[in-house]
Amino acid sequence: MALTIAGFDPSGGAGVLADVRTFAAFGLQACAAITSITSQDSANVFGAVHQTPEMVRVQVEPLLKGFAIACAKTGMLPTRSIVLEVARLFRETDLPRPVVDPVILSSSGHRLMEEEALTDLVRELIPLARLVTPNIPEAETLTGMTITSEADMRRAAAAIREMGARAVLVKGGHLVELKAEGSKQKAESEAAIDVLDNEGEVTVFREQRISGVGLHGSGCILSAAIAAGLGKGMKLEDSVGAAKAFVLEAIRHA
Ligand code: PXL
Repeated sequence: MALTIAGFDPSGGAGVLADVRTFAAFGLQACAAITSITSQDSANVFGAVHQTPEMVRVQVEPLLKGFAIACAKTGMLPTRSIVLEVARLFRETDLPRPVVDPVILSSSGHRLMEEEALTDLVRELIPLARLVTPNIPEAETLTGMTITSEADMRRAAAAIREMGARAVLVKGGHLVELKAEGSKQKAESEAAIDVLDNEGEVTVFREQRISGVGLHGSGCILSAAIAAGLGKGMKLEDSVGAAKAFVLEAIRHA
């Protein structure tokens, strides 16, 4: 059984629906606890009603009693109190260390986590993570660094790992968009780079970049697919490779 603790996107593009679909595609039974009910379509977030930390806890507790949970991920954790409660759940139960997708903004720029919650995410949840999966803007927010190169991505991954996570995957999709603006760096704009720092061992994933719009929810799908690989007993590097291939297929079919 795979667990996601994340937000509800009624369009199904992101959040728990995307996670559950992804777990199922990897052959895992899925369960989910909802942190926020949002109103959105594929382009905009119109609003959200966040759950209470108690509501999140009571969704998870019966699952702990009823199922063997092989892997877990977290997505949208909108408030300080939910971040703290989720950290407590991972600290105080035998849930496996989660893949933490540090969702801060939606692709459309809507805030999905209150600013005050960031410190608690860094202090309480990241130290419990098997893997943290920031994109470039999220990695910049978490570290305070400016990231404009692969070397910067490696430094940011190491910095987030030093916050206590076992591993960090910095996703370079947003970096390449920046570089594509300068014609001198055109060659680089054709590759999308992701940097995985697994307990200090670095793997760089290079992929042909698919031009055009990104896929709403691709971050959710990627982190769920990595969690699924881990739940099936795959090595982290192999889980990330398989997850990237899965997301690429999803983008091609979008
Ligand atoms: O992709 C980030 C994300 C995560 N979780 C939920 C979302 C979104 C983006 O809109 O709605 C619930």
